[in-house]
Amino acid sequence: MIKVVETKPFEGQKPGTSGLRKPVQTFQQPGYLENFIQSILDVSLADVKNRNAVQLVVGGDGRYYSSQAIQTIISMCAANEVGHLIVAHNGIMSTPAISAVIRARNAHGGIILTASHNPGGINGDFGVKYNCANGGPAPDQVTNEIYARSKQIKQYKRLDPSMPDVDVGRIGQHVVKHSGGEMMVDVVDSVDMYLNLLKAIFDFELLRKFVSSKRLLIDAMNGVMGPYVRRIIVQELGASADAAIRCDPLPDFGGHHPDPNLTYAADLVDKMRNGPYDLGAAFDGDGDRNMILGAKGFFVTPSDSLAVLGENLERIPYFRRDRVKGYARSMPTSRAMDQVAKKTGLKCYETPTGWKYFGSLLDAGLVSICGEESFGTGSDHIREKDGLWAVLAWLSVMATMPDDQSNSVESIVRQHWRTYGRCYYCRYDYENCDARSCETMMSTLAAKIAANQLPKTIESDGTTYHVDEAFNFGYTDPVSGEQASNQGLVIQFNGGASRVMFRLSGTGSTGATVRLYIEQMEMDAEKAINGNQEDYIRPLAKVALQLSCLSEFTGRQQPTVIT
Ligand code: G16
Repeated sequence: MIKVVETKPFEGQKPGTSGLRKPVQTFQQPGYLENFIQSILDVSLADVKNRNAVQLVVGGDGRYYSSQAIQTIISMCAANEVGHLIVAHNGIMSTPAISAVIRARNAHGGIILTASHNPGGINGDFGVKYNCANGGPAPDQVTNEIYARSKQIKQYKRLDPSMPDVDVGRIGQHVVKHSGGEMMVDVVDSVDMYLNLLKAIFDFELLRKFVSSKRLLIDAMNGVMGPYVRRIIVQELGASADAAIRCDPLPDFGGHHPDPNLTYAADLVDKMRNGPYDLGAAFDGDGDRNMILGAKGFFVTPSDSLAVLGENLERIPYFRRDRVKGYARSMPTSRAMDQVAKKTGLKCYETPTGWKYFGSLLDAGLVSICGEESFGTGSDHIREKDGLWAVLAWLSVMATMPDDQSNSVESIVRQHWRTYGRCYYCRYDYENCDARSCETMMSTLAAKIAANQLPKTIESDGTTYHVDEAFNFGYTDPVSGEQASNQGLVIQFNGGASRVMFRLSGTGSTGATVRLYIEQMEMDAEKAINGNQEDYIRPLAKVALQLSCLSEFTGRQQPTVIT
Protein backbone atom coordinates (compact mmCIF):
# COMPACT_ATOMS: atom_id res chain seq x y z
CA MET A 1 0.00 0.00 0.00
CA ILE A 2 1.17 3.52 -0.76
CA LYS A 3 1.00 5.70 2.34
CA VAL A 4 0.78 9.47 2.32
CA VAL A 5 2.49 10.71 5.49
CA GLU A 6 1.83 14.18 6.90
CA THR A 7 5.05 16.06 7.70
CA LYS A 8 6.44 19.48 8.60
CA PRO A 9 9.48 21.20 7.08
CA PHE A 10 12.83 20.90 8.84
CA GLU A 11 15.04 23.95 8.91
CA GLY A 12 18.31 24.06 6.99
CA GLN A 13 17.83 21.45 4.28
CA LYS A 14 19.85 23.65 1.94
CA PRO A 15 22.35 21.66 -0.12
CA GLY A 16 25.92 22.95 0.23
CA THR A 17 28.81 22.76 -2.24
CA SER A 18 27.82 19.19 -2.97
CA GLY A 19 24.58 17.96 -1.43
CA LEU A 20 23.03 18.03 2.02
CA ARG A 21 25.53 16.96 4.70
CA LYS A 22 24.50 16.74 8.33
CA PRO A 23 25.35 14.71 11.42
CA VAL A 24 23.87 11.20 11.33
CA GLN A 25 21.66 12.10 14.30
CA THR A 26 20.09 14.90 12.28
CA PHE A 27 19.25 12.49 9.47
CA GLN A 28 17.87 9.98 11.97
CA GLN A 29 15.09 12.32 13.07
CA PRO A 30 11.77 10.85 11.92
CA GLY A 31 10.86 12.38 8.58
CA TYR A 32 14.14 14.25 8.01
CA LEU A 33 15.51 12.02 5.24
CA GLU A 34 11.99 11.44 3.90
CA ASN A 35 11.34 15.19 3.55
CA PHE A 36 14.55 15.74 1.62
CA ILE A 37 14.04 12.73 -0.66
CA GLN A 38 10.44 13.80 -1.35
CA SER A 39 11.72 17.29 -2.20
CA ILE A 40 14.25 15.78 -4.62
CA LEU A 41 11.59 13.61 -6.25
CA ASP A 42 9.06 16.45 -6.46
CA VAL A 43 11.59 18.67 -8.24
CA SER A 44 13.28 16.11 -10.43
CA LEU A 45 10.04 14.42 -11.54
CA ALA A 46 8.01 17.62 -11.89
CA ASP A 47 8.05 17.63 -15.69
CA VAL A 48 7.95 13.89 -16.18
CA LYS A 49 4.79 12.68 -17.93
CA ASN A 50 5.39 8.95 -17.59
CA ARG A 51 7.05 8.15 -14.26
CA ASN A 52 7.01 4.49 -15.14
CA ALA A 53 9.69 5.19 -17.76
CA VAL A 54 11.96 6.90 -15.23
CA GLN A 55 15.18 5.18 -14.12
CA LEU A 56 17.08 6.45 -11.10
CA VAL A 57 20.43 5.23 -9.79
CA VAL A 58 20.89 4.86 -6.01
CA GLY A 59 24.17 4.16 -4.23
CA GLY A 60 26.83 5.66 -2.04
CA ASP A 61 29.94 5.23 0.02
CA GLY A 62 28.42 2.74 2.44
CA ARG A 63 28.76 5.00 5.46
CA TYR A 64 26.74 4.49 8.63
CA TYR A 65 22.98 4.89 8.06
CA SER A 66 23.26 4.01 4.34
CA SER A 67 21.45 0.67 4.64
CA GLN A 68 18.38 2.18 6.30
CA ALA A 69 18.43 5.18 3.95
CA ILE A 70 18.51 2.97 0.85
CA GLN A 71 15.42 1.05 1.95
CA THR A 72 13.64 4.34 2.65
CA ILE A 73 14.57 5.62 -0.80
CA ILE A 74 13.44 2.40 -2.50
CA SER A 75 10.13 2.62 -0.68
CA MET A 76 9.66 6.30 -1.50
CA CYS A 77 10.60 5.90 -5.17
CA ALA A 78 8.06 3.07 -5.51
CA ALA A 79 5.37 5.14 -3.79
CA ASN A 80 6.17 8.05 -6.11
CA GLU A 81 5.66 5.68 -9.05
CA VAL A 82 9.22 5.65 -10.34
CA GLY A 83 9.41 2.74 -12.80
CA HIS A 84 12.96 1.53 -12.40
CA LEU A 85 15.78 1.81 -9.86
CA ILE A 86 19.39 0.77 -10.36
CA VAL A 87 20.71 0.15 -6.87
CA ALA A 88 24.33 -0.46 -5.91
CA HIS A 89 25.17 -3.92 -4.59
CA ASN A 90 25.10 -3.58 -0.78
CA GLY A 91 24.50 0.10 -1.42
CA ILE A 92 28.16 0.66 -2.26
CA MET A 93 29.14 2.47 -5.44
CA SER A 94 31.72 5.23 -5.85
CA THR A 95 30.54 8.68 -6.87
CA PRO A 96 32.42 8.51 -10.22
CA ALA A 97 30.92 5.07 -10.90
CA ILE A 98 27.42 6.40 -10.20
CA SER A 99 28.05 9.19 -12.68
CA ALA A 100 29.17 6.59 -15.21
CA VAL A 101 26.13 4.37 -14.59
CA ILE A 102 23.69 7.29 -14.95
CA ARG A 103 25.26 8.07 -18.32
CA ALA A 104 25.59 4.49 -19.54
CA ARG A 105 21.98 3.60 -18.64
CA ASN A 106 20.50 6.93 -19.83
CA ALA A 107 19.02 7.27 -16.37
CA HIS A 108 16.96 10.28 -15.35
CA GLY A 109 19.37 10.96 -12.48
CA GLY A 110 20.80 9.50 -9.31
CA ILE A 111 20.60 9.82 -5.55
CA ILE A 112 24.04 9.54 -3.95
CA LEU A 113 24.34 8.76 -0.27
CA THR A 114 27.62 10.25 0.84
CA ALA A 115 29.15 12.99 2.90
CA SER A 116 32.33 12.45 0.89
CA HIS A 117 35.45 13.21 2.95
CA ASN A 118 33.53 13.99 6.16
CA PRO A 119 33.97 11.41 8.95
CA GLY A 120 31.36 8.65 9.21
CA GLY A 121 29.96 6.39 11.92
CA ILE A 122 27.18 7.01 14.38
CA ASN A 123 28.78 10.28 15.49
CA GLY A 124 29.87 11.26 11.99
CA ASP A 125 28.08 12.74 9.02
CA PHE A 126 25.60 11.44 6.49
CA GLY A 127 24.77 13.10 3.20
CA VAL A 128 22.47 13.00 0.19
CA LYS A 129 23.00 14.58 -3.18
CA TYR A 130 21.12 14.52 -6.43
CA ASN A 131 22.82 14.10 -9.80
CA CYS A 132 21.09 14.89 -13.08
CA ALA A 133 20.82 12.96 -16.34
CA ASN A 134 24.26 14.12 -17.49
CA GLY A 135 25.70 12.23 -14.50
CA GLY A 136 26.81 15.41 -12.74
CA PRO A 137 25.81 17.13 -9.50
CA ALA A 138 22.60 19.13 -9.82
CA PRO A 139 23.28 22.76 -10.72
CA ASP A 140 22.34 25.62 -8.37
CA GLN A 141 18.99 26.18 -10.00
CA VAL A 142 17.91 22.60 -9.20
CA THR A 143 19.33 22.54 -5.66
CA ASN A 144 17.65 25.89 -4.96
CA GLU A 145 14.32 24.41 -6.08
CA ILE A 146 14.88 21.35 -3.88
CA TYR A 147 15.60 23.62 -0.92
CA ALA A 148 12.53 25.75 -1.64
CA ARG A 149 10.41 22.60 -1.80
CA SER A 150 11.84 21.34 1.52
CA LYS A 151 10.61 24.55 3.17
CA GLN A 152 7.02 23.98 2.08
CA ILE A 153 6.68 20.25 2.25
CA LYS A 154 3.50 18.95 3.87
CA GLN A 155 3.52 15.26 3.01
CA TYR A 156 5.69 12.52 1.64
CA LYS A 157 4.84 9.17 0.10
CA ARG A 158 6.22 5.79 1.03
CA LEU A 159 5.11 2.19 0.98
CA ASP A 160 3.61 0.64 4.06
CA PRO A 161 6.55 0.01 6.44
CA SER A 162 5.45 -3.61 6.81
CA MET A 163 6.62 -4.26 3.21
CA PRO A 164 9.73 -6.46 3.16
CA ASP A 165 13.08 -4.81 2.35
CA VAL A 166 14.64 -5.35 -1.05
CA ASP A 167 17.70 -7.57 -0.59
CA VAL A 168 20.41 -5.24 -1.96
CA GLY A 169 22.97 -7.92 -1.15
CA ARG A 170 21.63 -10.03 -4.04
CA ILE A 171 22.74 -8.90 -7.49
CA GLY A 172 19.96 -9.16 -10.07
CA GLN A 173 16.41 -8.03 -10.73
CA HIS A 174 13.87 -7.52 -7.98
CA VAL A 175 10.28 -6.37 -8.32
CA VAL A 176 8.52 -4.17 -5.80
CA LYS A 177 4.76 -4.55 -6.24
CA HIS A 178 2.49 -1.92 -4.74
CA SER A 179 -1.04 -0.60 -4.97
CA GLY A 180 -0.07 1.78 -7.81
CA GLY A 181 1.74 -0.83 -9.95
CA GLU A 182 5.29 -2.10 -9.66
CA MET A 183 8.88 -0.91 -9.70
CA MET A 184 11.85 -2.85 -11.08
CA VAL A 185 14.95 -2.78 -8.91
CA ASP A 186 18.22 -3.81 -10.56
CA VAL A 187 20.89 -4.51 -7.98
CA VAL A 188 24.20 -4.08 -9.79
CA ASP A 189 27.90 -4.28 -9.10
CA SER A 190 29.53 -1.34 -10.82
CA VAL A 191 33.16 -2.41 -10.59
CA ASP A 192 33.28 -4.26 -13.92
CA MET A 193 31.28 -1.60 -15.68
CA TYR A 194 33.59 1.12 -14.37
CA LEU A 195 36.64 -0.97 -15.33
CA ASN A 196 35.29 -1.24 -18.89
CA LEU A 197 34.94 2.53 -19.03
CA LEU A 198 38.57 2.95 -17.93
CA LYS A 199 39.66 0.37 -20.51
CA ALA A 200 38.16 2.54 -23.22
CA ILE A 201 40.27 5.47 -21.98
CA PHE A 202 43.68 4.04 -21.06
CA ASP A 203 46.12 1.60 -22.64
CA PHE A 204 45.84 -1.24 -20.12
CA GLU A 205 48.54 -3.35 -21.74
CA LEU A 206 51.03 -0.54 -21.38
CA LEU A 207 49.92 0.11 -17.79
CA ARG A 208 50.22 -3.58 -16.90
CA LYS A 209 53.78 -3.68 -18.19
CA PHE A 210 54.66 -0.50 -16.35
CA VAL A 211 53.07 -1.55 -13.06
CA SER A 212 54.97 -4.85 -13.16
CA SER A 213 58.23 -2.91 -12.77
CA LYS A 214 57.06 -0.39 -10.15
CA ARG A 215 55.91 -0.37 -6.58
CA LEU A 216 52.59 1.25 -5.83
CA LEU A 217 50.86 1.98 -2.55
CA ILE A 218 47.18 2.78 -2.91
CA ASP A 219 45.16 3.75 0.17
CA ALA A 220 41.37 3.48 -0.07
CA MET A 221 41.04 4.89 3.47
CA ASN A 222 38.35 2.27 4.21
CA GLY A 223 36.02 4.13 1.90
CA VAL A 224 34.15 2.97 -1.16
CA MET A 225 37.26 2.54 -3.33
CA GLY A 226 38.55 -0.69 -1.81
CA PRO A 227 36.79 -3.08 -4.23
CA TYR A 228 37.77 -0.91 -7.21
CA VAL A 229 41.42 -0.78 -6.14
CA ARG A 230 41.60 -4.53 -5.61
CA ARG A 231 39.89 -5.32 -8.91
CA ILE A 232 41.58 -2.72 -11.10
CA ILE A 233 44.99 -1.97 -9.60
CA VAL A 234 45.74 -5.43 -8.22
CA GLN A 235 43.86 -7.96 -10.36
CA GLU A 236 43.77 -6.13 -13.66
CA LEU A 237 47.05 -4.19 -13.62
CA GLY A 238 48.96 -6.78 -11.64
CA ALA A 239 50.15 -4.72 -8.66
CA SER A 240 51.00 -6.85 -5.66
CA ALA A 241 48.19 -7.48 -3.16
CA ASP A 242 49.97 -5.46 -0.49
CA ALA A 243 49.90 -2.39 -2.78
CA ALA A 244 46.25 -2.02 -1.78
CA ILE A 245 45.80 -0.78 1.76
CA ARG A 246 42.70 -0.02 3.86
CA CYS A 247 40.58 -1.56 1.12
CA ASP A 248 37.66 -2.84 3.19
CA PRO A 249 34.81 -0.32 3.08
CA LEU A 250 33.70 0.35 6.67
CA PRO A 251 30.63 2.30 7.82
CA ASP A 252 32.84 4.51 10.01
CA PHE A 253 35.94 4.41 7.77
CA GLY A 254 37.77 2.74 10.64
CA GLY A 255 37.30 5.86 12.75
CA HIS A 256 39.50 7.89 10.37
CA HIS A 257 38.72 11.06 8.52
CA PRO A 258 38.51 9.77 4.90
CA ASP A 259 40.10 12.84 3.37
CA PRO A 260 43.17 12.27 1.20
CA ASN A 261 45.46 15.06 2.31
CA LEU A 262 48.75 15.36 4.19
CA THR A 263 47.02 15.55 7.57
CA TYR A 264 44.37 12.86 7.32
CA ALA A 265 46.37 10.48 5.12
CA ALA A 266 49.52 10.95 7.23
CA ASP A 267 49.94 7.15 7.53
CA LEU A 268 50.31 6.82 3.79
CA VAL A 269 52.74 9.74 3.69
CA ASP A 270 54.89 8.04 6.34
CA LYS A 271 54.85 4.73 4.53
CA MET A 272 55.85 6.47 1.30
CA ARG A 273 58.64 8.41 3.01
CA ASN A 274 60.14 5.32 4.55
CA GLY A 275 59.31 2.72 1.92
CA PRO A 276 60.47 1.67 -1.55
CA TYR A 277 57.41 2.94 -3.43
CA ASP A 278 57.33 4.80 -6.75
CA LEU A 279 53.78 6.12 -6.59
CA GLY A 280 51.33 6.49 -3.74
CA ALA A 281 47.71 7.58 -3.86
CA ALA A 282 44.75 7.94 -1.52
CA PHE A 283 41.04 8.47 -2.12
CA ASP A 284 38.25 9.91 -0.03
CA GLY A 285 35.15 8.16 1.31
CA ASP A 286 33.24 8.20 -1.99
CA GLY A 287 36.22 7.88 -4.33
CA ASP A 288 36.10 11.14 -6.22
CA ARG A 289 39.07 12.85 -4.54
CA ASN A 290 42.68 11.76 -4.95
CA MET A 291 46.08 12.61 -3.54
CA ILE A 292 49.20 11.73 -5.55
CA LEU A 293 52.57 11.13 -3.90
CA GLY A 294 55.90 10.29 -5.49
CA ALA A 295 58.82 8.27 -4.13
CA LYS A 296 59.90 9.25 -0.62
CA GLY A 297 56.56 10.97 -0.08
CA PHE A 298 57.00 13.75 -2.67
CA PHE A 299 53.66 15.58 -2.51
CA VAL A 300 52.00 16.75 -5.72
CA THR A 301 49.63 19.61 -5.00
CA PRO A 302 46.23 18.99 -6.61
CA SER A 303 46.72 22.16 -8.68
CA ASP A 304 50.05 20.89 -10.01
CA SER A 305 48.57 17.45 -10.61
CA LEU A 306 45.89 19.04 -12.79
CA ALA A 307 48.46 21.06 -14.75
CA VAL A 308 50.82 18.11 -15.26
CA LEU A 309 47.98 15.92 -16.52
CA GLY A 310 46.71 18.79 -18.68
CA GLU A 311 50.16 19.18 -20.20
CA ASN A 312 50.42 15.45 -20.92
CA LEU A 313 46.88 14.52 -21.91
CA GLU A 314 47.88 13.22 -25.32
CA ARG A 315 49.83 10.43 -23.68
CA ILE A 316 46.42 8.89 -22.95
CA PRO A 317 44.68 7.15 -25.90
CA TYR A 318 41.25 8.71 -25.14
CA PHE A 319 42.63 12.22 -25.62
CA ARG A 320 44.67 11.26 -28.68
CA ARG A 321 41.47 10.01 -30.32
CA ASP A 322 39.26 12.87 -29.22
CA ARG A 323 41.23 16.11 -29.41
CA VAL A 324 41.85 18.16 -26.27
CA LYS A 325 39.20 20.88 -26.17
CA GLY A 326 40.08 23.08 -23.23
CA TYR A 327 40.63 23.13 -19.48
CA ALA A 328 38.83 24.34 -16.37
CA ARG A 329 39.73 24.95 -12.76
CA SER A 330 37.92 26.41 -9.78
CA MET A 331 38.82 29.96 -8.74
CA PRO A 332 40.97 29.07 -5.71
CA THR A 333 42.89 26.40 -7.66
CA SER A 334 46.36 27.64 -8.57
CA ARG A 335 46.93 29.07 -12.02
CA ALA A 336 49.41 26.35 -13.01
CA MET A 337 46.81 25.05 -15.48
CA ASP A 338 46.53 28.51 -17.05
CA GLN A 339 50.25 28.45 -17.85
CA VAL A 340 49.79 25.25 -19.85
CA ALA A 341 46.77 26.78 -21.58
CA LYS A 342 48.87 29.76 -22.64
CA LYS A 343 51.26 27.40 -24.42
CA THR A 344 48.63 25.22 -26.09
CA GLY A 345 46.44 28.19 -27.01
CA LEU A 346 43.36 26.51 -25.49
CA LYS A 347 41.08 28.21 -23.02
CA CYS A 348 41.22 27.59 -19.29
CA TYR A 349 37.86 28.44 -17.66
CA GLU A 350 37.76 29.69 -14.08
CA THR A 351 34.64 28.57 -12.19
CA PRO A 352 33.39 28.81 -8.61
CA THR A 353 34.25 25.98 -6.21
CA GLY A 354 32.06 22.95 -6.82
CA TRP A 355 32.22 20.28 -9.50
CA LYS A 356 28.68 21.18 -10.57
CA TYR A 357 30.05 24.29 -12.28
CA PHE A 358 32.11 22.18 -14.70
CA GLY A 359 29.05 20.26 -15.93
CA SER A 360 27.82 22.67 -18.57
CA LEU A 361 31.34 23.25 -19.93
CA LEU A 362 31.88 19.50 -20.24
CA ASP A 363 28.43 18.96 -21.77
CA ALA A 364 29.09 21.69 -24.34
CA GLY A 365 32.40 20.09 -25.35
CA LEU A 366 34.44 23.11 -24.25
CA VAL A 367 36.60 21.29 -21.73
CA SER A 368 38.47 17.98 -21.62
CA ILE A 369 40.04 18.10 -18.16
CA CYS A 370 39.10 19.98 -15.03
CA GLY A 371 40.25 20.07 -11.47
CA GLU A 372 40.18 21.70 -8.09
CA GLU A 373 42.60 22.42 -5.31
CA SER A 374 40.43 20.25 -3.06
CA PHE A 375 42.01 17.07 -4.46
CA GLY A 376 39.64 16.73 -7.40
CA THR A 377 40.69 15.85 -10.93
CA GLY A 378 38.57 14.54 -13.75
CA SER A 379 37.71 14.68 -17.42
CA ASP A 380 34.78 14.62 -19.79
CA HIS A 381 34.50 10.80 -19.54
CA ILE A 382 31.98 11.38 -16.72
CA ARG A 383 30.58 14.38 -14.82
CA GLU A 384 32.20 13.86 -11.43
CA LYS A 385 35.79 14.07 -10.36
CA ASP A 386 37.39 10.66 -10.49
CA GLY A 387 40.12 9.53 -8.09
CA LEU A 388 41.10 6.30 -9.81
CA TRP A 389 41.05 7.93 -13.23
CA ALA A 390 43.64 10.40 -11.90
CA VAL A 391 45.90 7.56 -10.72
CA LEU A 392 45.67 5.80 -14.08
CA ALA A 393 46.33 9.12 -15.83
CA TRP A 394 49.51 9.60 -13.76
CA LEU A 395 50.61 6.02 -14.47
CA SER A 396 50.00 6.64 -18.19
CA VAL A 397 52.17 9.77 -18.14
CA MET A 398 54.95 7.89 -16.36
CA ALA A 399 54.65 4.82 -18.58
CA THR A 400 55.00 6.76 -21.82
CA MET A 401 58.22 8.50 -20.76
CA PRO A 402 61.70 6.99 -20.98
CA ASP A 403 61.94 4.54 -18.07
CA ASP A 404 64.82 6.26 -16.33
CA GLN A 405 64.97 8.82 -13.54
CA SER A 406 63.00 11.30 -15.68
CA ASN A 407 59.72 9.42 -15.37
CA SER A 408 59.48 9.54 -11.59
CA VAL A 409 56.63 11.60 -10.15
CA GLU A 410 59.07 14.13 -8.73
CA SER A 411 61.07 14.53 -11.98
CA ILE A 412 57.87 15.02 -13.97
CA VAL A 413 56.69 17.76 -11.61
CA ARG A 414 60.10 19.45 -11.51
CA GLN A 415 60.32 19.37 -15.29
CA HIS A 416 56.87 20.92 -15.39
CA TRP A 417 58.01 23.76 -13.10
CA ARG A 418 61.10 24.29 -15.25
CA THR A 419 58.94 24.71 -18.36
CA TYR A 420 55.90 26.54 -16.99
CA GLY A 421 57.06 28.16 -13.77
CA ARG A 422 55.69 27.17 -10.41
CA CYS A 423 52.69 28.30 -8.44
CA TYR A 424 53.76 27.92 -4.84
CA TYR A 425 50.47 27.10 -3.19
CA CYS A 426 49.03 26.36 0.19
CA ARG A 427 45.60 26.10 1.82
CA TYR A 428 44.91 26.76 5.48
CA ASP A 429 41.68 25.35 6.91
CA TYR A 430 40.23 26.65 10.16
CA GLU A 431 37.70 23.95 10.88
CA ASN A 432 34.61 24.03 13.05
CA CYS A 433 34.75 27.71 14.00
CA ASP A 434 31.82 29.71 15.27
CA ALA A 435 29.67 30.29 12.17
CA ARG A 436 28.54 33.81 13.03
CA SER A 437 32.11 35.06 13.65
CA CYS A 438 33.24 33.64 10.33
CA GLU A 439 30.36 35.24 8.49
CA THR A 440 31.18 38.58 10.14
CA MET A 441 34.83 38.19 9.16
CA MET A 442 33.85 37.56 5.54
CA SER A 443 31.30 40.36 5.37
CA THR A 444 33.71 42.83 7.00
CA LEU A 445 36.43 42.00 4.49
CA ALA A 446 33.93 42.06 1.61
CA ALA A 447 32.79 45.53 2.70
CA LYS A 448 36.38 46.79 2.86
CA ILE A 449 37.01 45.41 -0.62
CA ALA A 450 33.84 46.97 -1.99
CA ALA A 451 34.67 50.36 -0.42
CA ASN A 452 38.25 50.16 -1.69
CA GLN A 453 39.54 50.43 1.88
CA LEU A 454 42.37 47.91 1.76
CA PRO A 455 45.84 49.38 2.30
CA LYS A 456 47.73 49.98 -0.96
CA THR A 457 50.95 48.32 0.18
CA ILE A 458 51.85 45.91 2.94
CA GLU A 459 55.29 44.83 4.11
CA SER A 460 55.76 41.29 5.30
CA ASP A 461 59.02 39.54 6.15
CA GLY A 462 60.97 41.93 3.93
CA THR A 463 58.67 41.63 0.90
CA THR A 464 56.45 44.48 -0.26
CA TYR A 465 53.00 43.50 -1.49
CA HIS A 466 51.14 46.08 -3.60
CA VAL A 467 47.42 45.40 -3.64
CA ASP A 468 46.40 45.73 -7.25
CA GLU A 469 43.02 44.03 -7.40
CA ALA A 470 40.50 42.82 -4.87
CA PHE A 471 37.03 41.47 -5.58
CA ASN A 472 34.22 39.18 -4.56
CA PHE A 473 34.30 36.38 -7.14
CA GLY A 474 31.21 36.02 -9.30
CA TYR A 475 30.61 33.80 -12.29
CA THR A 476 28.39 33.73 -15.32
CA ASP A 477 28.21 30.30 -16.90
CA PRO A 478 29.27 30.84 -20.53
CA VAL A 479 26.88 28.11 -21.71
CA SER A 480 23.74 28.46 -19.60
CA GLY A 481 24.14 32.12 -18.64
CA GLU A 482 23.41 31.18 -15.01
CA GLN A 483 25.02 33.45 -12.49
CA ALA A 484 26.68 32.70 -9.17
CA SER A 485 27.77 35.53 -6.91
CA ASN A 486 29.62 35.79 -3.61
CA GLN A 487 31.86 32.82 -4.39
CA GLY A 488 34.95 33.88 -2.44
CA LEU A 489 37.06 36.97 -1.75
CA VAL A 490 40.19 37.44 -3.83
CA ILE A 491 43.04 39.87 -3.19
CA GLN A 492 45.80 40.07 -5.78
CA PHE A 493 49.20 41.68 -5.38
CA ASN A 494 52.19 42.63 -7.45
CA GLY A 495 50.69 42.38 -10.92
CA GLY A 496 48.74 39.24 -10.01
CA ALA A 497 51.82 37.18 -9.15
CA SER A 498 50.54 36.76 -5.61
CA ARG A 499 46.95 35.97 -4.58
CA VAL A 500 45.17 35.23 -1.36
CA MET A 501 41.58 33.99 -1.32
CA PHE A 502 39.01 33.39 1.38
CA ARG A 503 35.93 31.18 1.34
CA LEU A 504 33.66 29.54 3.82
CA SER A 505 33.48 25.82 3.13
CA GLY A 506 30.17 24.51 1.85
CA THR A 507 30.74 20.91 2.86
CA GLY A 508 30.94 21.02 6.65
CA SER A 509 28.03 19.91 8.79
CA THR A 510 28.58 21.89 11.98
CA GLY A 511 29.98 25.34 12.67
CA ALA A 512 31.95 26.95 9.86
CA THR A 513 35.26 26.23 8.18
CA VAL A 514 37.28 29.13 6.81
CA ARG A 515 39.51 28.29 3.88
CA LEU A 516 42.44 30.57 3.19
CA TYR A 517 44.20 29.88 -0.12
CA ILE A 518 47.65 31.34 -0.79
CA GLU A 519 49.35 31.38 -4.16
CA GLN A 520 52.67 32.85 -5.28
CA MET A 521 53.78 32.45 -8.88
CA GLU A 522 57.45 32.08 -9.65
CA MET A 523 58.36 32.14 -13.32
CA ASP A 524 62.13 31.94 -12.87
CA ALA A 525 63.01 28.30 -13.64
CA GLU A 526 65.80 28.00 -11.06
CA LYS A 527 63.74 29.54 -8.28
CA ALA A 528 60.75 27.47 -9.31
CA ILE A 529 62.70 24.27 -8.86
CA ASN A 530 64.88 25.11 -5.91
CA GLY A 531 62.82 27.63 -3.96
CA ASN A 532 61.61 26.95 -0.46
CA GLN A 533 57.83 26.65 -0.25
CA GLU A 534 57.78 28.14 3.25
CA ASP A 535 59.65 31.26 2.14
CA TYR A 536 57.06 31.92 -0.56
CA ILE A 537 53.98 31.17 1.51
CA ARG A 538 54.78 32.52 5.00
CA PRO A 539 54.93 36.26 4.22
CA LEU A 540 51.83 36.10 2.08
CA ALA A 541 49.94 34.16 4.75
CA LYS A 542 50.79 36.90 7.26
CA VAL A 543 49.41 39.50 4.87
CA ALA A 544 46.20 37.52 4.47
CA LEU A 545 45.76 37.15 8.23
CA GLN A 546 46.41 40.84 8.74
CA LEU A 547 43.95 41.97 6.08
CA SER A 548 41.18 39.64 7.21
CA CYS A 549 41.73 39.87 11.00
CA LEU A 550 41.04 36.15 10.91
CA SER A 551 42.50 35.40 14.34
CA GLU A 552 40.58 38.25 15.94
CA PHE A 553 37.28 37.08 14.46
CA THR A 554 37.67 33.32 14.86
CA GLY A 555 39.90 33.18 17.93
CA ARG A 556 42.13 30.75 16.06
CA GLN A 557 45.89 31.27 16.01
CA GLN A 558 46.67 28.22 13.86
CA PRO A 559 44.87 26.39 11.06
CA THR A 560 43.55 22.90 11.78
CA VAL A 561 44.76 21.51 8.45
CA ILE A 562 47.45 22.77 6.08
CA THR A 563 47.68 21.35 2.58
C1 G16 B 1 32.97 18.97 -2.86
C2 G16 B 1 32.75 19.40 -4.27
C3 G16 B 1 34.01 19.98 -4.82
C4 G16 B 1 34.53 21.09 -3.91
C5 G16 B 1 34.71 20.54 -2.53
C6 G16 B 1 35.19 21.56 -1.52
O1 G16 B 1 33.86 17.89 -2.85
O2 G16 B 1 32.35 18.31 -5.07
O3 G16 B 1 33.75 20.44 -6.09
O4 G16 B 1 35.73 21.59 -4.38
O5 G16 B 1 33.49 20.02 -2.09
O6 G16 B 1 34.15 22.30 -1.06
P1 G16 B 1 34.26 23.28 0.17
O7 G16 B 1 35.55 24.04 0.00
O8 G16 B 1 33.05 24.11 0.01
O9 G16 B 1 34.30 22.45 1.43
P2 G16 B 1 33.49 16.52 -2.17
O10 G16 B 1 34.64 15.61 -2.47
O11 G16 B 1 33.36 16.86 -0.70
O12 G16 B 1 32.21 16.11 -2.78
